[in-house]
Amino acid sequence: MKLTTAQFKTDYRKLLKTLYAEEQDELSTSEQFLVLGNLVRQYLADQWQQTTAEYNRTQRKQVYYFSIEFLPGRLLESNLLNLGILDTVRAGSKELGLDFDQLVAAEPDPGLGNGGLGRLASCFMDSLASMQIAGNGNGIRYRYGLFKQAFINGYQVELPDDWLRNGNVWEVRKESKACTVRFGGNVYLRRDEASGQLVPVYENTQDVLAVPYDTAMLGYHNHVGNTMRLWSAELPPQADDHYYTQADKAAVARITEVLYPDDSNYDGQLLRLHQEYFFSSAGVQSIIRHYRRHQQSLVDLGRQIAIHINDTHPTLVIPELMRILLDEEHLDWSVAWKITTQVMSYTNHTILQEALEKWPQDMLARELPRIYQIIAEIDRRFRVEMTPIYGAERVQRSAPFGDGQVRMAYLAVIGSHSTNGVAKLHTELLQRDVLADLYAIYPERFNNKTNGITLRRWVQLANEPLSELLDQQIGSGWRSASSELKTVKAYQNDPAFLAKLAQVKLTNKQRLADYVAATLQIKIDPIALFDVQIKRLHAYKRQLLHVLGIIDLYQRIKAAPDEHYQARVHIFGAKAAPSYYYAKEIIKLINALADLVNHDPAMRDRLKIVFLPNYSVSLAEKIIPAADIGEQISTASKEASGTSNMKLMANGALALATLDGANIEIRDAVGADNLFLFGLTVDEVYAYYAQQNYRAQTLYDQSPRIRRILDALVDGTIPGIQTEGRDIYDSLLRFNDDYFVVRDLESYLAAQAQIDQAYQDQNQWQQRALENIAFAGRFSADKTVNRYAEDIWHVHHQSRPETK
Ligand code: NBG
Repeated sequence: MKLTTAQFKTDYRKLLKTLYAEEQDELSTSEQFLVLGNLVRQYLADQWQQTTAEYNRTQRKQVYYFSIEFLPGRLLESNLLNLGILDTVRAGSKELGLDFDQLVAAEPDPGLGNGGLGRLASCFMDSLASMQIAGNGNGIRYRYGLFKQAFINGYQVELPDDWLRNGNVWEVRKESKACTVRFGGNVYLRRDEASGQLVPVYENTQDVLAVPYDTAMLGYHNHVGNTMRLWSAELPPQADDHYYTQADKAAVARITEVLYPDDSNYDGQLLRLHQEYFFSSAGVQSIIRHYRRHQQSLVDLGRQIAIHINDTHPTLVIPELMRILLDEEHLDWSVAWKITTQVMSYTNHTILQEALEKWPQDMLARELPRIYQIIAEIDRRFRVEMTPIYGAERVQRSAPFGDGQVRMAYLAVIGSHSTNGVAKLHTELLQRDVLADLYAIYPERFNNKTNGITLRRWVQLANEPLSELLDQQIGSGWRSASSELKTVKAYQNDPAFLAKLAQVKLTNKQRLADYVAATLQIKIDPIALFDVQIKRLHAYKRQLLHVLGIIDLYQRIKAAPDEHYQARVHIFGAKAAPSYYYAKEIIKLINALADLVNHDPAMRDRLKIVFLPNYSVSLAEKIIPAADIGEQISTASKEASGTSNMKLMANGALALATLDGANIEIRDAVGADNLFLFGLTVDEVYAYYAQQNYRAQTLYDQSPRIRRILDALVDGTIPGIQTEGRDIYDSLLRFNDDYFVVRDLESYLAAQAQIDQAYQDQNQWQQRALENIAFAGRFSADKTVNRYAEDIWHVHHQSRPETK
């Protein structure tokens, strides 16, 4: 859009008066943010309204991305960037005497997701709009986001994230578009006398009103405003014959009160099931209602809409759509089923068994009786159709019902036309292992869609120094067509350019160092190597391996303090699920080790540990541009894809990585010389499983170095971890190290030694960083969503240079 600074200043002053009727300096920073946010809302209104109108007018096929998590990050800057008025507003704010950066920081960062899954959903929202795809988000408006993490005495404590306290400038409540979602009660089918059709009769249900809140998702410089719709649970309007109590109100509000703070550990609770059905049902109802307003026949539904199931949490959209088509639209089962499978597609995001959702059949039957009946019929028909072809055993292994449970991933595959994994290796493992039986039955449904990230947020906004350098060197075309990043390779042997690249990194490291000094009172030197691991705390991600590596370095410096060591700062960001005891013990270990190391004068600033609390999208934006090394060290096979690996790469960090998830594709893109690989391969891990011949204790007995490192957990070297140190030590030796930490330790240490060595040659290091940046376009979410659009959703999109 077009905007001058003068116009902006006038608009701002006027809105300030309308909203607060006060002088500017009477307002707090957060109030100033609200004025600016509301103004930007006004600026984007045209674009948003016109897109919606255009979609209604042209009846383009719509994609609905159902996800129980979204992590949009702060929207002020990204909306300004996408509108093309970031510089103008920044300059105008300065002239108004506002501290723009402070206003940006005053915006709450919505924690409506746990980690990669939710952030991926938001990167996709950004890319859908930027690629001019008619894509809508559908999720839950949690009253409280993921907990705020603080450390007390080194332990994680979880504080409520009251992100809506000052309201949310970006959302619009649309009460007129509310839907009713039914839970519990009894249901039976009765023949309607007039029409002769079977209709379900519900008794004693608990009805919940789902109220949508819409947020605009803007495209980059293209006048598109898509919608993310988040549902909030409320009591239905008071009926004459029924009064609600305060307790009723609280019970209903609970459904959308908190995000489940579990990353990939599945926690089978009733509330979670209610959440899942709540947003699935509300979403599908509103889609069909909207569709019905514009279309006569439902037979074309599959050509007009696509519903995407992001991990299994929204799988109940399948029986819910069937319910509407059967009970309300009175279609035959086979017609309804054909439409449903045409409409639905599913992405799997994990192979961890404990994260594959299963609901007890009796629980589902009680809580959602009609939905249960429909799933039972899906199960029955699947068995009838497949048993003659595939045999009873395979069908028993892969049907929706099994062991008294509803297996949601299986239901998702059976009720959709496409199932994808999120990296090549992950898709292979789905086919070979986790979903092998269903792959045998429906091979044509399986495909891979490697994850991607939006470079708009992760480079343009997060790393302005780098963005400006790229503009100077290769022009600004990369901002809309990420494949142009490749052209920067031409400067690989240009020492002046490499020096500038090094300077950019140093600037970012200084900025992070200032932040660390201000928030944690820890002094770190930007000249040191910044080694970063940021992700959920989980045993399979192996923060422990990283910690053991630090213990090794600490011990080496202690033993030979006068040797030369590459100065290092190890930076962590990680939340643990509140009930994940082991993960919380690792947090305590890291903090205790940080305490020891950071205060030991013998380290002489050659080793520092910084564990930044409350890892979030906005914190990631500060850390990633400052990283020299990004650790992606999961046990091979366990990390479905990873996306911080892509963000770090795009910011010129080199990966220290196992051959897992998308790391493999990053290696293929940049070449093995431009990252540091170590550790077991998937085949080696699977061979250990098959032969059951892994013994961590043997490795401990054989290697003095491993012994010295592990002993530090229990011999008092690290004060304050009596219980934690022992538990962790036991998990490795007594319980035989589920994630092969000990097995990969020496290989990890060797890779770290290579890194120290490589870092000495700064010219070559920058060449490698450059290579990473140059190939980051391959992991642009714009490309990823284009592949979804073409192969899975079959929707039209505006072809931009990006797609080529
Ligand atoms: C996560 C995987 C990551 C992956 C993201 C996004 C879940 C269930 N899965 O490896 O662990 O990058 O999904 O696909 O959160």
